[in-house]
Amino acid sequence: YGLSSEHPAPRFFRDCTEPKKSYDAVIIGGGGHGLAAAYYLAKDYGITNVAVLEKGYIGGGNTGRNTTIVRSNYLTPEGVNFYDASVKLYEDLSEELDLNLFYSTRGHFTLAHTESAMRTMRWRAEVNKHVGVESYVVGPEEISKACPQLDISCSGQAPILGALYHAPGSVARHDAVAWGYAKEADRMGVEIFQMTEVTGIDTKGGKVVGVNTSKGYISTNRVLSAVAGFTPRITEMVDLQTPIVIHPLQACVSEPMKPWLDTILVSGSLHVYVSQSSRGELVMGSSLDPYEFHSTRSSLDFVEGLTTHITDMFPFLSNVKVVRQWAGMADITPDFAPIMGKTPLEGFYLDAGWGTWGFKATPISGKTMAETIAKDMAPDLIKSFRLSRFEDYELTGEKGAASVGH
Ligand code: FAD
Ligand code: PYC
Repeated sequence: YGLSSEHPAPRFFRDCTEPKKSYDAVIIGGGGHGLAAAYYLAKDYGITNVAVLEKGYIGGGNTGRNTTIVRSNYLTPEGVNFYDASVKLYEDLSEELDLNLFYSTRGHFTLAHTESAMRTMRWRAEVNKHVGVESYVVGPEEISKACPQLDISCSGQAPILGALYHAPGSVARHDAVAWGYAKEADRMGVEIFQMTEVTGIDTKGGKVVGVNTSKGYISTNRVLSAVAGFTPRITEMVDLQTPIVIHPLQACVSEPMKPWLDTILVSGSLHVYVSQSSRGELVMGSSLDPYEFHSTRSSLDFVEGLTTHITDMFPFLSNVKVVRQWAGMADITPDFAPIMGKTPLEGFYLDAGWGTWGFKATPISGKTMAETIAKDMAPDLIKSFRLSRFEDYELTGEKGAASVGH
């Protein structure tokens, strides 16, 4: 592995260009999820003859477009347990991947402006406490203490009645997560191919036998699709139906400022979430765009609506500039929970339905999908996310905990 003077060890990962004829497993998608699955396949199961195929550059999908909020204050016990396992992996991940992920625990407030929102906060707090996750309801005084700059009346538009406070709420450096997993997976022998698109999936007798790619045919009997907003294009290749629809989710950042916002704030009613990044920018987003659209175009409408509400909360920001805006393609499910595990096609595994909530799940989804592929059986932690739940009408309703308005 690149230790001669002619081929020194790469700083991050090798520049793989020509795939081999065959691999033990092929992962479609070099986002955080695909790369994490490759890493845990190698680390936990010694399966290293693996190719990760990425049609663009690693982390260039939703992994590099998200607002990096990590939390486990969900609504269902299944969701809370799953995301809590991810938070625990994140806490040691910089050390494990030997890369500074700028993982920063800030505390997360979900603001409630109505009595019905307060009811949902109490409900989530009770489920969280029951599972052992630190979340509780606080009043306006505690919110003001944590964030004195916030106008509790929101310029008189929507006075804040209280919030769900979640102590482990964190932010991290998103592309570092992808690069860290890539670096360590590569070190163990996984091959990562950028600018390599999967164009078809070859099956025989109800089993996967290979993939067609822009760099030729690769035979394999295990394929993981981890392509977020591109999921319908991959599932079409194998005639698999899912209830996923694609909606754009937009975000933006302000010019950098000295640190002043210590916490992460979310307001469902004002359709705003905001935190301050390690380089001083306010990282902000709002609701999903209300139409299905397979595009990463961002709009003036978004930034106007968002900044109106941000200045309701923080009138002093009215002269601060927005310097960048963008969109990602969110793969939304009817119950706002992911779709993970085996599928009716033998050897075809799905890691999808990550919508607006999947960055926080990157470590645990990688770990549990690696286990699913290695053992051809999904672990208990992800059983409630199985695709067949939609046929059985056993949904895992997380809409009330999704953070982003819908
Ligand atoms: P991606 O990072 O999208 O990776 C999939 C990759 O597959 C892409 O790089 C793509 O190029 C590649 N691909 C697609 N088709 C093919 C093909 N045919 N062949 C080869 N490669 C292919 N989640 C949170 O938890 N917290 C947040 O604060 C948060 N904020 C968000 C804000 C925005 C604006 C957006 C858009 C999303 C947000 N999310 C958030 C959701 C989160 O970003 C995603 O759920 C998560 O990043 C999905 O990761 P992934 O690795 O599955 O997908
Ligand atoms: O899941 O916490 C979240 C989130 C915030 C913004 C987008 N998703």
